[in-house]
Amino acid sequence: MGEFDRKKIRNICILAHVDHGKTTLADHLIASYGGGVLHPKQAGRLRFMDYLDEEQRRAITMKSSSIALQYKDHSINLIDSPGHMDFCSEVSTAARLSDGALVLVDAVEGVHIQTHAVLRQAWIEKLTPCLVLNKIDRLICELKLSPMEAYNRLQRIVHEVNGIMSAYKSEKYLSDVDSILAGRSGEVGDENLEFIEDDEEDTFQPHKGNVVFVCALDGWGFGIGEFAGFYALKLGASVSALLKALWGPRYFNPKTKMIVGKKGIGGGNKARPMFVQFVLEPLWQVYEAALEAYGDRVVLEKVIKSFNLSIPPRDLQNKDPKAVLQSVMSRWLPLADTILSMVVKCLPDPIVAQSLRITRLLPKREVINDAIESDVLAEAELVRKSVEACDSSSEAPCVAFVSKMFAVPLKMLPQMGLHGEVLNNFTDYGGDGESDECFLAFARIFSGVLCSGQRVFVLSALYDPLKGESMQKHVQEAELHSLYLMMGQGLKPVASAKAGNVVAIRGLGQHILKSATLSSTKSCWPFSSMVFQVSPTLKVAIEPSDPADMAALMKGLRLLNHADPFVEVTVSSRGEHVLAAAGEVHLERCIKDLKDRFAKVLSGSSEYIERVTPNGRCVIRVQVMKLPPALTKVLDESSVLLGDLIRGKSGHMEKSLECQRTSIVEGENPIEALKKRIIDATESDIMSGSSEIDKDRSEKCRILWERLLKRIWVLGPRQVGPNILLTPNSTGKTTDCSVIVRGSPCVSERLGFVSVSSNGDVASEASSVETHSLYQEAESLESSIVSGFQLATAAGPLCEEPMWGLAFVVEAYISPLVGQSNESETSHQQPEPYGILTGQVMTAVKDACRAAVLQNKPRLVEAMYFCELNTPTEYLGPMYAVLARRRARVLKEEMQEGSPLFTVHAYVPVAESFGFADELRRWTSGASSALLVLSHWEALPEDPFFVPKTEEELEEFGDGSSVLHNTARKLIDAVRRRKGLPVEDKVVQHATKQRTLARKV
Ligand SMILES: Nc1nc2c(ncn2[C@@H]2O[C@H](COP(=O)(O)OP(=O)(O)OP(=O)(O)O)[C@@H](O)[C@H]2O)c(=O)[nH]1
Ligand SMILES: [Mg+2]
Repeated sequence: MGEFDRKKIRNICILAHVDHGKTTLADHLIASYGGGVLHPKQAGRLRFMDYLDEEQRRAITMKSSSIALQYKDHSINLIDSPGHMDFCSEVSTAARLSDGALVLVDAVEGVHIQTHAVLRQAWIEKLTPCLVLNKIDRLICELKLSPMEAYNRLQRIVHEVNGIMSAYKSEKYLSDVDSILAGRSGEVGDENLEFIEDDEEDTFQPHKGNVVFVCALDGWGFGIGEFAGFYALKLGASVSALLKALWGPRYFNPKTKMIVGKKGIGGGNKARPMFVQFVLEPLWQVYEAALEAYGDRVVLEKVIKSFNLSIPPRDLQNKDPKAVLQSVMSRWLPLADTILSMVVKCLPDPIVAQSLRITRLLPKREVINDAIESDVLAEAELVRKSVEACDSSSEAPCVAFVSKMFAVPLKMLPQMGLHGEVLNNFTDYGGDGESDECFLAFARIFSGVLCSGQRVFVLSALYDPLKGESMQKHVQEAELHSLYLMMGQGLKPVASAKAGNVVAIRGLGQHILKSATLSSTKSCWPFSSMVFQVSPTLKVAIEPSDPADMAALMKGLRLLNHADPFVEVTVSSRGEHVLAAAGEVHLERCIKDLKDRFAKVLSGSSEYIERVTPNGRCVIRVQVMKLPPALTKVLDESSVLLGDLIRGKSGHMEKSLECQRTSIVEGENPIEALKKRIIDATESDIMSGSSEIDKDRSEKCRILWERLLKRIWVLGPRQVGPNILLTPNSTGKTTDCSVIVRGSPCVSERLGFVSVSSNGDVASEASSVETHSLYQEAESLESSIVSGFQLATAAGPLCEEPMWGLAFVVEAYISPLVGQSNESETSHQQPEPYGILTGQVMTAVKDACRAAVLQNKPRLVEAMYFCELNTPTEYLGPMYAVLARRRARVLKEEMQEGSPLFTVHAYVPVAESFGFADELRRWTSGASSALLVLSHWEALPEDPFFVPKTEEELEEFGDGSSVLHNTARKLIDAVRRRKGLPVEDKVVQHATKQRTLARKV
């Protein structure tokens, strides 16, 4: 990188309103000049710079990222920025590091709110802007405008953008005049002059070459320069004359071959400006010729010939007219060349840019007492001069600005060093080695040379070199671990980088939170702070699903705060961790990052149901999850053994079991066998999904199951059912003075998943008498929780039938009696506190369990018969008809050899089996017979509460009147009716459809 002359460097960013095509444009620049990282065929579709999963999923850019391009002998650092309002902080960080900006405007949508915002950002940061009018194709294909209408529209947009710029200019002008009138003079004055003298010329003028018209999707674009060059030869005019004439009210008089004004042409309204006649019309012709069915290929040929294009015949033969069009257009008016030649021509190199931007970056400080520390002052002035000149000599002071920190997974870092040596990325000098994320600084070098391994001072925005010792906390010394050239997601290690370049620096993770100035000397002013146009206003409190994960969450929040320039993490007065983001999309991304990358604890299972007992002393939280079907099956099938095991608490049963447990030689130990079956069942659950998930996940699953199996408290309903109550996972220590009811893993002990231990006398840990009694109280509530769980699992929320295959975690927090000192009052309110509380807890647990099930989209589980049918061939039809009416699922059908009989295997729901054999006999004249055996329980996949909600569902089912018969709902209602439970039945479903029932008298 060092060999490039600074004059051959351009640092540019692409700015625009959301979806105006920044990333698509970047794709084409990368495909042409990105050193082969992107195939031209994929340009515009891949969205190379949107490498985060979330960006691809949502199809919007969420962060600014840089890529180094090689255009002819120029080195161009291109920064793509997001357009969404929520991420406008990323625009600020991109703008700070760039010297020029490509401001995109969608030709159809025109100037939008964010266009204003980015223009302002560019203006504040003193960037030189260029205007790119994108999506010209939409004017032709979507709006179907005529070239003249399109011209008017484009002209309006250019005018509007110029209007915005001139407003900023005059705003500045006025404030400068104000400050002069206010009598301020001296050194500030000469800066102002620069602006006061600034002419009122439009910023964007096509003939200056800083406006281009492009279609990023199809990969073409042009400035009027391209056409001026071409027509100069054809019309025999000078390029400069044509440049002036090709935009604005200039007309070509074919008779005199003169360029004339509106008056000179005559011909009334028919006259077209030269831009329309010479630029837009040929374009429109090509589009129409290519896209219209069996369009006129002659026009295409003409263009190909007159512009001397070499297009592979294969491309022209392509059946897809769009592909032909792209092929012709991208060769005729290649997008990347148009854009980058404009960049090189119109945007400043770092030397020019820094001299322009210095007043913004390092504003002159007014030093009141300059007698003191004059040498420091002189040196700081030297540093400023060196930044202004973009001095890249090795003696020059080294100054860089870090505009944001970003996290990359450690495994994404290059494994090879500069000379091919293997880097050990896991010993991170940056100090962030504790996680598998590594922090890089997104920085621009403004003066001197930065080398990896160099030691620099990190200056915070509050640093003042004149204040010496008192400023210690605002300055740190750090070692730069390595420097990288950014290639989108990729990083290319470099040994050193000179002034005027944009790099990523590793090793500053511990020293910089969001942004900072780096300098080789302490006698340097920090760069002025960046301006953010919104503030983080959307705030949410965050907590881990499991209180034990608090430490991990806090660490995650710290990392997130670091990695996102805009997020704010605070602790509220109530001790909640509050995350502030710019908007909803931003917040969602933050939470996702937190979940997947930084904390990994906010699992989706954080949705628990909370109930409080009526007296408010006990808070109950219930979480429910589905057990793997294999495990449920094992629990169901081993109910007898489990029953023996659980009930055999006393007497000889336990002894005999104990004997069995020790006599391993027997091999047929039923408990060991059961234990193995349970473990196998959980394993099969892990294995079933392992084809898609990586080893890491399945390992995690295994560990999770290992832990869960150690926490089985009881089974339910009636002690031996297929549902599990797990003991709470937390340690029992809570922030306030409440105490958690811990329970004990009785079943796990009996199954031998945990050794029988004293389980630590909790009460003895309690420090005071008061808490001691609270612990005792908590212990006494255990049985209420178990009873609540048993009740809940015995009668589920759908139709009061037993639940099937669920695991519950019930956390009950009991808090001390409030106002205990006031004995009389309390006892007055609760004459019998214990008796009532246990009952309250039981009901609350039951309610919470049922509510948790309802919230998690329950499904009905029904028993299935396995059915074997034998039917003569001629009755196959009627037999299938019977099976279909009974919701049967056919498994297999087979001809019995040597007989005219067919054997059919099917599953028939038990609920549908009444009268099944009868009906079968009737329909097949008694020729077929059926054998039914109870096989298994099966969940009905239908949602009993299905109501069309999404757009597609609404389209398919309308308002719900045409939803097909919901079997699950039907069954539930039938059972509820039988049990005398309330049924949500509407007598009139759709009033309009019942009209015919009205009696007309
Ligand atoms: N018709 C047409 N569509 C385009 C053109 N350029 C981009 N698009 C489409 O516009 C949409 C947005 O493009 P992006 O490049 O993701 O826009 P962006 O400006 O990067 O969006 P953000 O980064 O989210 O602000 C995509 O669906 C593109 O295919 C164009 O020239 N013509
Ligand atoms: Mg984008």
